[in-house]
Amino acid sequence: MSFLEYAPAPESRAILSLKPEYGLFIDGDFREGTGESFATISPADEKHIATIASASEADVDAAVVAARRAFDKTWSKMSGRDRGKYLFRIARLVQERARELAVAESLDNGKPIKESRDVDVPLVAAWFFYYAGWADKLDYAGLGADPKPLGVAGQVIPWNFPLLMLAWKIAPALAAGNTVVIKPAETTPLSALIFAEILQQADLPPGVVNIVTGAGSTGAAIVRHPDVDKVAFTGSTGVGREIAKSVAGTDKKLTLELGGKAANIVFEDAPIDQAIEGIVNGIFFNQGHVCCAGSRLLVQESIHDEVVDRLKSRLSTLRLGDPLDKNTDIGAINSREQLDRIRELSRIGEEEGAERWSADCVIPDNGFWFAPTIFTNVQASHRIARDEIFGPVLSVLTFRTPSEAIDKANNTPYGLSAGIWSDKGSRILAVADRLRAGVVWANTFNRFDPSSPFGGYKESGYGREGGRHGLAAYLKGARA
Ligand code: TAP
Repeated sequence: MSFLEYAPAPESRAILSLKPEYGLFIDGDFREGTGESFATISPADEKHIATIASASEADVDAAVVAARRAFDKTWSKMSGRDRGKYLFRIARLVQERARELAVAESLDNGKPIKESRDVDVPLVAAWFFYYAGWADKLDYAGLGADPKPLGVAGQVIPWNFPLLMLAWKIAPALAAGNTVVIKPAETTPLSALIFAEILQQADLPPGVVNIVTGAGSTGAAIVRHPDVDKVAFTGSTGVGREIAKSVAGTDKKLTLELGGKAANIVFEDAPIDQAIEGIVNGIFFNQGHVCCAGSRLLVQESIHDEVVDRLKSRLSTLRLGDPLDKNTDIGAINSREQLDRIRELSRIGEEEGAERWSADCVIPDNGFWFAPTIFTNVQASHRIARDEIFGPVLSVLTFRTPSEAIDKANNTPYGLSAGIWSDKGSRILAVADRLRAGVVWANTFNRFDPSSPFGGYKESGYGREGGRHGLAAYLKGARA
């Protein structure tokens, strides 16, 4: 099957040449999987992209054996300076192949190409550059004298930022001297497999990174493998709980990056044009498939009507459609399963009495699509105010006083992120101080930087990724 069928944008066509089938990347080479292979499809039109190998328990074992050997014989013996050189090389190769990676990501995930091109892929390179810089400076990270790697890291990642989540996991692990077995999500394996080619181009020693594709059972096999020293998981809170149980009673280290239901709090003195853009970016970026999405808008009562009217006008200008078209603002929902979940929660929202408004978009005939949607008259007890929808759906609640805003913002089992919009610095600092959220943005939203630690409170998980703190998760006895 040719890629040409999928790429309407002429410049995209020449960039990506896909193989019809992809194997598992173990010990530096691609090999067949012994599990039943599966298809990865484009969520924009449901067309087959490629056939992907599935890793059985035996394949996972082979990957862990390769990672252990590479750890013992090569990677843990190498100087930090040399490890850093590999990471710099990987970062540069990501930049060189940036357009190809962006097209693959948008094709497989459904996200708009302008996001994969301008956000995902540049951040992937930035993450490798950043941790490359740390590799020979671990002694100065303030994480203890003579820090030592843990060994083999088993990593399981979700589908919403396939390549970026891979970078968040692999870059600090390698910088700290660990080797890796990683599983991408079943619906988005493509960019990870192109990344495996980049590792070959970079001459990374065999076994240092092993990429095993497959379903949840492949992830579970990694997590319970007795020779894995560290488990790093990003995904849903439900699966995170299962993983925590599976790891309990072993001496594996665990970090969990789980779900969220962030409050984006807009005070009446906020710079309103900027806030409207921030609210839109907060929830409609990446179709709302963002763990830290500003999915609950808490708006001060006095400006509620103005904000909602302006949001509706702004959303009416967004273009929904082909992810590979650079004018697209809203791409496809990643899978039918996710679309069903978004539809179901939206139906429940209406049933519970919230008022639904959806942008009047033309929805393509094939593929998985959901128009940007706002719910007003939302009560804190509604499911759409409590459950993570993970889609382009904003629930609007109101507040009168800062204390009420803080109480409502914290009234969630999650605690990953929050946003505050106000003209007063003192108010921003006072409110931020009382929010139980790992990241609090002020007069902006969804900003990421490799030097900035990211992670949650409560059911959003534990441990931090990014920055100096992200290294601690991969070093013996280190506390950030
Ligand atoms: P999950 O269904 O939890 O899947 C995440 C990964 O775990 C996938 O690779 C999945 O494989 C695998 N998996 C499934 N069952 C498993 C098991 N029993 N043992 C080990 N691995 C298993 O999440 P998702 O739907 O892909 O992602 C959405 C969730 O991720 C949202 O809740 C979102 O908030 C969260 N998320 C959090 C963050 C941070 S940084 N906190 C960032 C991004 C996303 P399959 O793909 O084959 O099912």
